[in-house]
Amino acid sequence: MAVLEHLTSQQAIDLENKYGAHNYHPLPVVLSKGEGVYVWDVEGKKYYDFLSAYSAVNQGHCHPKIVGAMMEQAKTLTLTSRAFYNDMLGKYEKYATETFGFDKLLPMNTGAEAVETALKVCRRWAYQKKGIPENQAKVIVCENNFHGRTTTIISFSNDEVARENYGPYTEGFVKIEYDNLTALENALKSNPHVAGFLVEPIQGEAGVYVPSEGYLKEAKSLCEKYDVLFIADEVQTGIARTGKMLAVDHEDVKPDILILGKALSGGVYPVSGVLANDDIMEVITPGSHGSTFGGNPVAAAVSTAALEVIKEENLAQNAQELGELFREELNKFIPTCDLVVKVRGKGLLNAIVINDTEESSTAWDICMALKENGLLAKPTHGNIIRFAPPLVMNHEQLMDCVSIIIKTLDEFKKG
Ligand code: IF1
Repeated sequence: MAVLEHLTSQQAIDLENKYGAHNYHPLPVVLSKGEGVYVWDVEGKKYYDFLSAYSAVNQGHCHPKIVGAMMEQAKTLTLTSRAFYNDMLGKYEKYATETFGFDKLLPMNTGAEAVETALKVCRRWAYQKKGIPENQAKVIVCENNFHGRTTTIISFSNDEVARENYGPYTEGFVKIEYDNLTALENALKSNPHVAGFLVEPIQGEAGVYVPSEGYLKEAKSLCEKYDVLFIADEVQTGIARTGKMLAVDHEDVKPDILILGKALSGGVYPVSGVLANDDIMEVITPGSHGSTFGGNPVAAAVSTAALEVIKEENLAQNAQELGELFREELNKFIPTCDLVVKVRGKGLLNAIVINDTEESSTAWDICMALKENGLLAKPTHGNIIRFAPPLVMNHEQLMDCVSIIIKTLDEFKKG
């Protein structure tokens, strides 16, 4: 079969099942085209994308400005490695550090790489600046976190499916309950060598858990009190997804270390990064960290365009307004539907909690029904369905999606 031969959905699925590792259980839809808020399957059926590749496609599928920047750079210079300078990286680093208000950017490729990088920077700062004894540094993390899938990151996960049989695990992490300031202060008091606190401003994978108002602000204050770095993982919540450029902006919190990924490139190319001020980032010296593709010219061009689109199209404000409308409409509907317990979220990062057990297939079945009705979404954990459309959605499209969701829930009868 020629690689470029047109496939039916089933043929594409069969090929993946036969030749691909089974590390995912995708919804049975085979996409072949994306544009803005829409995707099409190989049979030509059109869908609203309500997952946005887990918030990587905030700027909409195949945004012409971002794709154009990639094409222009891709035919000029794609990769030099960091063994040499290139004419794109410095400009991008200047633009990104000014956009987010930090002295320095350490460019990487995937979110997990950026999380790993942030942990290395934090530990090295702890030994070299805070004077924590070598190999004694602890990083506080939250129960039900999701920060990626490297061996170190799953070492501090409590998702057994993501971590079982991958030991031995990396040490140096203390787990506390999310959104619990007493637990944080107790951990800071009782662990002498804490280097940092790594936290998602909203826990995405756990089910779009928005912490109490003031949690992030107070957590940052506690970190300052105990001379511990506040590390914000905004891989999923960043880049305007929650109605501000960063989710921490809702509480005017300035992280010591900021982790970005996903929509940093608009979903066009793997781009991630870690930002910090000089007093922290200066612990990274030549040869102490790196990556073949980190900071490549295509990434620099793509990410610059992706950030410009966020600003030019005012996507944070749009996410704020459409998110409020989405929750308002669903909150009108929920009292009439015993299938849904609640809707929660911030900006256009939302989720509904289904009135069934985590083990039930109800959330999955609802997503299958939504797919039939032209909207793609996927459950996070068990009984929670995440709704995260591209931020370029307009009022009319959102209301159309609300009516599809309500129609589907109304028609749905538990199997
Ligand atoms: C999968 C989840 C979402 C992230 C945060 C770091 C990373 C992610 C807050 C790592 C990645 C992705 C990974 C993808 C599915 C998706 C996901 F379900 F896994 F948890 F979005 F919620 N920090 N999240 O959300 O970034 O290395 O993937 O670029 O692994 O199944 P990455």
